[in-house]
Amino acid sequence: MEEDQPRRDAEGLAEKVERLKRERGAVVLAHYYVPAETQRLADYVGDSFYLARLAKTLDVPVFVLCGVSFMAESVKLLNPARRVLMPEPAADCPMAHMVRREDVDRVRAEVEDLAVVAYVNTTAEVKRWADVCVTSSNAIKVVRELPEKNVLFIPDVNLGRYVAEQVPEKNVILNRGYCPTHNKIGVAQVEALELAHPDALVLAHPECTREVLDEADFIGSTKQIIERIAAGDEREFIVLTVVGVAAEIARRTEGQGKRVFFPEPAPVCPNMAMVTPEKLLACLGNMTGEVALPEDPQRAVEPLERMLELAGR
Ligand code: CIZ
Ligand code: SF4
Repeated sequence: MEEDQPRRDAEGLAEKVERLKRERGAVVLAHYYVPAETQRLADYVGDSFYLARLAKTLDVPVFVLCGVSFMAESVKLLNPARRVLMPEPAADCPMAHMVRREDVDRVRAEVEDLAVVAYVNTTAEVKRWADVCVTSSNAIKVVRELPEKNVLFIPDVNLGRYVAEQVPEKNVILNRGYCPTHNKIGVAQVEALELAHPDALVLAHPECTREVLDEADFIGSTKQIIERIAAGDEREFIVLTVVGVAAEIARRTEGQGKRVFFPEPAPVCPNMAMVTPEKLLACLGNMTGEVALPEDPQRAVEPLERMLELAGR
């Protein structure tokens, strides 16, 4: 009987979350990188841009965003009339801040025919310095479609370098930001996995270092990695991104007998890891962690809209 206690507690928590969602008129949105137990309580799970755009189509007064601040900010920017709550307001993405205004201003002053391209993993303030945003799913397409010859890519050096290699007709100037979690995945860990699973397909997120990307058979965003695994004939996969994606891969490949391997120790984003089921419950109960509309929201939305226009061409 004792052993069933954790399961009963989890069921009790899930029931409370469901009841509060109904009472508050709230929809829970979760990123693939938050813990699997939190994803299980969400109404929708996806990448940051999917969640922000999806919110526009849902007629509810409150969103609870299980993820990091730039994601909640994006939901708020695209849905300014709705309340957006974060179960853990301190969950922030360090890379979202890894660019200095003076560096952007200097390049703007020195380089003509320039577009400043900001990864969506940035604060609203950084988005206001940019001409266009990109996600890891559409960065190559959007940069290719730009009329400008020169591109300053902020903040991620790894995604920026990967895009530069794929779009050689552009002159891409890189910045020095990086994701501490993806940066920590080392070639030695990848080689150990390849030795243990020689037939496995290697899939990597473009936030990984160049040396790790060189090992990959497939490079893509979380969504692209998940879809490639779900659609593939292969039986084994080595996945080089945050281990949270395992939950969605398991949902999408149920019964197919596919095996997925992550580096050891498993890549965990410490900020995403803070978004626990208990904090989601408390957030819904107390309606805390509300995200304010960022300053000059129109200017921050412009690069997001420009991205949609270019990505849709
Ligand atoms: O944009 C996102 O959601 C992130 C952080 C990664 C990805 O590849 O989807
Ligand atoms: Fe930021 Fe990296 Fe965490 Fe994504 S995994 S939220 S880029 S720190």
